[in-house]
Amino acid sequence: MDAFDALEELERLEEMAEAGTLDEEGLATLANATGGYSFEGKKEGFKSGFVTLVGRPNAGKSTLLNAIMGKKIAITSKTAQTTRHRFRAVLTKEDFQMIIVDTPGLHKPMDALGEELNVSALKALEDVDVVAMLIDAGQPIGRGDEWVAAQVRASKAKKICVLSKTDICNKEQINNQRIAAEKLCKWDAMVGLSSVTGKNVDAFIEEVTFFLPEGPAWFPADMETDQPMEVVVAEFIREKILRSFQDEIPHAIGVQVESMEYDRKKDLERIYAIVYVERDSQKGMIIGKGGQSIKRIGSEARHDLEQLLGSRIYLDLRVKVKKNWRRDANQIRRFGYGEGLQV
Ligand SMILES: Nc1nc2c(ncn2[C@@H]2O[C@H](COP(=O)(O)OP(=O)(O)OP(=O)(O)O)[C@@H](O)[C@H]2O)c(=O)[nH]1
Ligand SMILES: [Mg+2]
Repeated sequence: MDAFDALEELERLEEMAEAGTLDEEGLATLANATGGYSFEGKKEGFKSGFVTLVGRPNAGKSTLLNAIMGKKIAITSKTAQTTRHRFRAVLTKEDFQMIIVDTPGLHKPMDALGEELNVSALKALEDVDVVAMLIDAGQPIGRGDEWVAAQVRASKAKKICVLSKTDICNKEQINNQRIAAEKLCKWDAMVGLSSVTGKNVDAFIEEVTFFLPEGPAWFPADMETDQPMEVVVAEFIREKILRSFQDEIPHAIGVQVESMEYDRKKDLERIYAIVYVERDSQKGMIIGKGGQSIKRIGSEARHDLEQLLGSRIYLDLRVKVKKNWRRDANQIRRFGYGEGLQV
């Protein structure tokens, strides 16, 4: 059971307790589980709930998540299909707690990996309070957006249309996009924003909060993501590779952190990770002449990881070939992509 299944179970128990149908064992479970931060911490007027970010690949979902959090948690790049997990971040403020669900971009799948990513994104439309669909303000609305909008229309959640990347568009473009976007769905709100300059990011947070129901803080205030640290670290490494290479290589890469050990005396985190590729030629490119390329990737990743973990980092990166992993549903889940391995 992951943290979110546990949450559903708690909600069910709470409903039963309110209806007076919960037995003693159930009441004890509830008291035990909620003693820490959740129900006791409930304040009058406090709001909490989920907002899912959806849209075509590259629309700017993960960049918006980072802008909302005020720090980098999710990886971003110019390469479509950067995000491979349904990734949840938690923003806790004085009077609300917002759980932001980042998703892989919805697109026409080309392989098992693509299919898995779509399944994962679509699942994130179920049982949330708000769905925010991102549309690049400067790109013509195409069949991809229409297909995403059809999925959004089917959701029971409140619907916010986000016109993204307004910093690189003029007023006329933004207005035209607004008119075109209005035809896609009956939106409850529309916001034009830039995650790069930060313009209107607060306005977006306010819109979402407006639609959140009253409820307790479900998570500790200092919890920022539901992903294990190994997964966040592997993603930070994969981002550096995405940003260094173009075309086929980015999609052929999977990163797995084998181990992380913290040496308290030296304030040093030792990270051992493996970069998987599909072919020998790709392995050669990632390593580069005399190991130049892998060294650069390692040092860029180390820089970001030091910020993330707040300690010095020793990073051991190895490259291995795993043929055709993108067509192997089991291997995709072993990497934790899409829905990850169900245990
Ligand atoms: N100028 C500008 N660029 C942006 C903005 N938001 C995102 N970008 C850029 O757009 C590209 C894609 O951003 P991502 O956040 O990775 O997009 P995504 O929707 O998460 O993409 P997938 O994970 O592939 O579905 C990156 O190069 C970002 O730097 C913005 O507000 N302004
Ligand atoms: Mg993304």
